[in-house]
Amino acid sequence: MSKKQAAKIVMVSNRGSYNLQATPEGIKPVPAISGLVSAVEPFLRKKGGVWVAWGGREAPQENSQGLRLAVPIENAAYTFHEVPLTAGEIKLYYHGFTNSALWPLCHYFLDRCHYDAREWSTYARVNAKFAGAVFEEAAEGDIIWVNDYHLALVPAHLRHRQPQLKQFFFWHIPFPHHDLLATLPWAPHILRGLLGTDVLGFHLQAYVDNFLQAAAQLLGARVDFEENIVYWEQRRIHVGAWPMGIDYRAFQRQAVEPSTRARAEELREQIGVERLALSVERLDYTKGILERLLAWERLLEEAPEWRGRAALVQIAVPSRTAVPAYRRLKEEVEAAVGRINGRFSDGSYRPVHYFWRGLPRQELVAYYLAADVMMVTPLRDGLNLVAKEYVASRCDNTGVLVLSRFAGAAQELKGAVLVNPYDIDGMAMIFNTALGMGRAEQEKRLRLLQERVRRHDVHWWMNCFHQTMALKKGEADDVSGSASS
Ligand code: GDG
Repeated sequence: MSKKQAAKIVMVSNRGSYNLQATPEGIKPVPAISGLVSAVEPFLRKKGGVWVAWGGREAPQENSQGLRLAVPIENAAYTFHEVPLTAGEIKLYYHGFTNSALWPLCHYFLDRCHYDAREWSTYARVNAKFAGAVFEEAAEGDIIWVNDYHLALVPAHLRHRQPQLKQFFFWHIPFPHHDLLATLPWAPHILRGLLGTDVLGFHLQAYVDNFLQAAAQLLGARVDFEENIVYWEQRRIHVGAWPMGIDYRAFQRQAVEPSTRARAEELREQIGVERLALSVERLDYTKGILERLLAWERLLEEAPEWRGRAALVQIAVPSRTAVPAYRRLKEEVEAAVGRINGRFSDGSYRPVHYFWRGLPRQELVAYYLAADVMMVTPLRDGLNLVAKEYVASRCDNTGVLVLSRFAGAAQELKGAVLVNPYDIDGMAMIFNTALGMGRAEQEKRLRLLQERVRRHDVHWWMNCFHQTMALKKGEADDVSGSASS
């Protein structure tokens, strides 16, 4: 174990701040896009530390050595430590257990869950591998921050081998009710793995409650439901709800840039309709893309006055394309887009503009600016950052956020128009209302939304983490209290 002098943060996540790409000049780290990266990377750039993650490439064999790079290349600030995964591990751990068992289970899609013992054992082995990479980096006093359902067993590994390490774990997706979790043959292992941490964070109190109930019901752990504490192996594990924030000011800055505004104007001209609706997300069955398209089609059937006057831009970012369910969904979504455009296109008018690609950040913000209505209608979502980003980007104080009641963000975002994405007729009616909403009502709602998203931004979120870790240890240390500057 390498000993470092000052306490540092060791971030641990399946995908990290960079993807490693092979080029003729050698391996190149390419910056990755995710809410977690936007939240935490600026802190690592400022304070240093380590990010332990899979770099997204295939390792030739199981014992391949991972790269250890000083990043950013042009101005090294922290270390990226690659956890190499073989093709077999990627298949069984990543496409298999995490995305075909835990992901659908936590999003309440029991009929999509695939439980397989070989996938589970690979998941356990890969988690041990991640823990091994952390051991190589961690020194006494460091804070180890582990992220998400891919790595639920890492905390217990760390606890057993290095009990003095301070640990924080953040679970980014919903945590299901214990009745649902109990269908997973390895649920107790998942819970025991997580309970290796000192502090366990979720986006919502409802997820905290589900976790506490699961620990009590499936493990028989002693739980203080008032204080959100689990007593386990002579330790107190604090559980808390801290909904993630975004870098509000960064989105605002991007939105007021003349080049972003000009691009937004250009997009509106190109699409050429009075009212523009937008949806942006990974192409994932949890995001409710198909249901939304059906509701859009219903709107055009039932409210023909919108034909020729309103269009939906659907940006579907490619995701988990090796998982069959995701490939099938792509076909279904594209068939629906084709059918709706076939039915309602007229001259240069197209009711749905569909893109299967990710966009650069500035282009994304230009779309946020161009959109009169933002439709975020997942069937279930841990939180949803896109909804917050839209709100932050609306610098002219107009715009309507249509938000699924099953997105975690619906708990916070008073001012959004809530929908039930399973109710196609109801959703079509709400689209109609949103498209026709007057300016005064839009401004009133957006003010409420902006106030919330601005106050509970990413700096607030990072501070929650620092304060909780400091409280837990009864003292502030080197890395605490500095993220909000
Ligand atoms: C998981 C949970 C939870 C998307 N398309 C583009 C793009 N993005 C960026 C967005 C946003 C992030 O990706 C997506 O975050 P979400 O929260 O909306 O959704 P998930 O990817 O499912 O995230 C979710 C989150 O973790 C955080 O804990 O909220 O519930 O499922 O930041 O901006 N960025 C760019 N181009 C795109 O086309 N540049």
